Amino acid sequence: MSAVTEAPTVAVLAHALDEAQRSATPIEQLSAGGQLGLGAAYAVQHAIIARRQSRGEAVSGVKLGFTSLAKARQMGVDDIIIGTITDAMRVDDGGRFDRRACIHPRIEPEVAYLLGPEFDPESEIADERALADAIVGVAPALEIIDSRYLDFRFSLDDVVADNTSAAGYVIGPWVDPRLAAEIGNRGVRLEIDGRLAETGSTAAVLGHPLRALAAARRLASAHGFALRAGMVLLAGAATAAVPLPQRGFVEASIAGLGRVAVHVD
Ligand code: OOG
Repeated sequence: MSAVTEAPTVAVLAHALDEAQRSATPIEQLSAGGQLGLGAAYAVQHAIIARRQSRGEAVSGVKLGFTSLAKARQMGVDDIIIGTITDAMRVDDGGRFDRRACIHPRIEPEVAYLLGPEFDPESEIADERALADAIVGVAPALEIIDSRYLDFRFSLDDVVADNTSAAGYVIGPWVDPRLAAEIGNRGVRLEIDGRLAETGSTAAVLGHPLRALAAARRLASAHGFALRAGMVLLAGAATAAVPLPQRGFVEASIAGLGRVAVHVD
């Protein structure tokens, strides 16, 4: 009798990735068994989020990945992706992040937007300017990523299935959303215990981080994500990611926008 191997179901893959995250134990890349396909990869991500919701977590927003060349080059991928953030991933500005919950975490500086009611992909928004008017806040942010795959290596489908490596995020003070139009090319610094770890410009994010708004709406409607008022949108890292220290104080600053920090232990 010839053995017929069936492709693992979305539920099986979601279970494997969810358990990898919960136990902080890396797994082999899903693509090791053949390419998943982008549609199936997003289905796995949505199934992971459903599992987290069944444990009491609430979706707090979305994040974009690979919006900067620095990140796309670092990870060897070439397309923008969207992931989900939940309230359990949120750390207060200046708060503590428990590194032991992670496998091989990294941290990166970002711009965050707070979405208003008009931002919904279903609403008719004519142009980029109107989209900028549909945000109600902008802030500096830190994102902690932690691939659930061995050696932090993945294909685009793998990383989409793994909820774009989302592990934690910190939002600095929200400021007037009108400032968002003015921070198209502002210096970004990432410091660990006062030592400079990365520098860059907000322009690294799609030429201007405001472009993340249109990209998020496009990806959200293409892949079944809701964008509701009060949600956070992380625009994607402005620099390459750096390893999260075992312990220490990590701070990001964006000129003219503000600072955000986290204690790691
Ligand atoms: C995937 C997530 C990428 C970004 O800001 O570009 C990302 C990864 O690098 O593990 O969050």
